[in-house]
Amino acid sequence: MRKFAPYNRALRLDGRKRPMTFQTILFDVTAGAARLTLNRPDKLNSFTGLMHQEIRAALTDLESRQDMRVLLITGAGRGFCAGQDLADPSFADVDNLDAAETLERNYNPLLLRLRRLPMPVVCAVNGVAAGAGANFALAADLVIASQSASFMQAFSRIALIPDAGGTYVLPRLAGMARAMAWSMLAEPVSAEQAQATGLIWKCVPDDKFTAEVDALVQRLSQAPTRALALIKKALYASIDNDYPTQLKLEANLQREAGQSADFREGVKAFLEKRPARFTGR
Ligand code: T3D
Repeated sequence: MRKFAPYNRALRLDGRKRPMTFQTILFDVTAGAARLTLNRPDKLNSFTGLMHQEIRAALTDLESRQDMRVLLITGAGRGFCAGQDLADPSFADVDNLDAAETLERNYNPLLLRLRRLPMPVVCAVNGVAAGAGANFALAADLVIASQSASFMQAFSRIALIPDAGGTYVLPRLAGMARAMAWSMLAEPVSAEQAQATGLIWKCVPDDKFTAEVDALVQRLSQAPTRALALIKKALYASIDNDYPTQLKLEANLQREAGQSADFREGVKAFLEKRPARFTGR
């Protein structure tokens, strides 16, 4: 099983290097892999302003490293993430709240940043994922969930609409009929149902979840990362492109993939009948 070293690197903040400890997340790095764990288990890892700040700092650190090849996101304790912390001071004054403000400041930039990250982002959904927590999970490139996990578009229970990309991904992943019912009724969708309906990639029995997630991360940390980043770019673009535009994009991205060291290694290894040793370059 893969062991993650405790995060204790100095971060460059405000132009200076200083050690940083996180209060609401854990961030561990090993050769090739970073693991970000939402870490407010008593509150089902719901998002606070501080958690957003800490995630931003962790991603800045990740982006500054040349050797990172996969990001894993998961949750501590029995839940994955219950969405916005409804008791957070930034949310407390509902009479005067601009409900778009935290989306524009926190959630939307975070989701776009994950989309642009040039490596696979895996979300290991270890328990309930509700509200923006569900849609944060669905923003990952590969979503793997333990069998006892569930996904809930909790928003309408407090008279909001699905945000954090929910109205974009739900109809595209699972179809309009389900997107509409899940959003309006806010009922939990089991991990098994999520897999069956195409909402997520995979549902795994609870007792095999950790091992399977570790094996996936290990595999991706040795994959041809540049090619995976280009696959990510091509597939997301295909959602909105017409066919001729997508064919042109494929050709351009394939040109880029064909210039990588991993492409040369992949072909060489095939011809030499040995496993490829990809470096991610
Ligand atoms: O401005 C904006 O637009 C903001 C953006 C909003 C995006 C959103 O995410 S809105 C949706 C926010 N989320 C929710 O409405 C979900 C609220 N939580 C729940 O409905 C339930 O907790 C769950 C169905 C997710 C799980 O239920 P259960 O029974 O397993 O757990 P629990 O007992 O309800 O929760 C455990 C603890 O976590 C509990 O704390 P306590 O009483 O033991 O001290 C509970 O209050 C706390 N908790 C759970 N979710 C949140 C939360 N505390 C703050 N905010 C939460 N979202």
